[in-house]
Amino acid sequence: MISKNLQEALIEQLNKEFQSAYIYLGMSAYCSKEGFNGASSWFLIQYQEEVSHGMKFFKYLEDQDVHIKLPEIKASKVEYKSLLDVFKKSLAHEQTMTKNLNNLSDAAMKDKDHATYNLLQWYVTEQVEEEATVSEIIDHIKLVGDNGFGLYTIDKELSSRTFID
Ligand code: OFO
Repeated sequence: MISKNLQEALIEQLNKEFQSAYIYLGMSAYCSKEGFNGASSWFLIQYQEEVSHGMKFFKYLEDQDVHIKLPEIKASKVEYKSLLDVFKKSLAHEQTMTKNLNNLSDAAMKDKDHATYNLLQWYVTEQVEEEATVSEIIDHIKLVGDNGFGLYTIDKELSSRTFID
């Protein structure tokens, strides 16, 4: 049985995963508006991944007979300064998510809740990969600066991302 405090914190995290999806949908809309169709599709896949992260919590909480609540999802921003800005904001967001998931892991460990701790390790590992991928994209964008052909090439590369659940 998951402790009441941990149940609340997991529901909050479930909400944050869906909130993340919505943030990425906004980023996708921005990129599409600016003609970065590859980046737009990249963020759409990011959106799908976050929905699947949310669903993983949803399924787990149902399996553990937790009385589910679905808190509100806030409006999402659709304006950014540049392609670099949108990816920097994405990295900052993932770093916050990593902190949240680490805090949740600490709480599960403190409760000696092995099942929840085990589930959370999947997310913690996933975060390492997510942060590394976004950092690499940021490095590439910084390398090309304002060079149109460079940005076009990066955008083309971003279009090759496919969704893996
Ligand atoms: Fe990209 O964050 Fe979910 O967990």
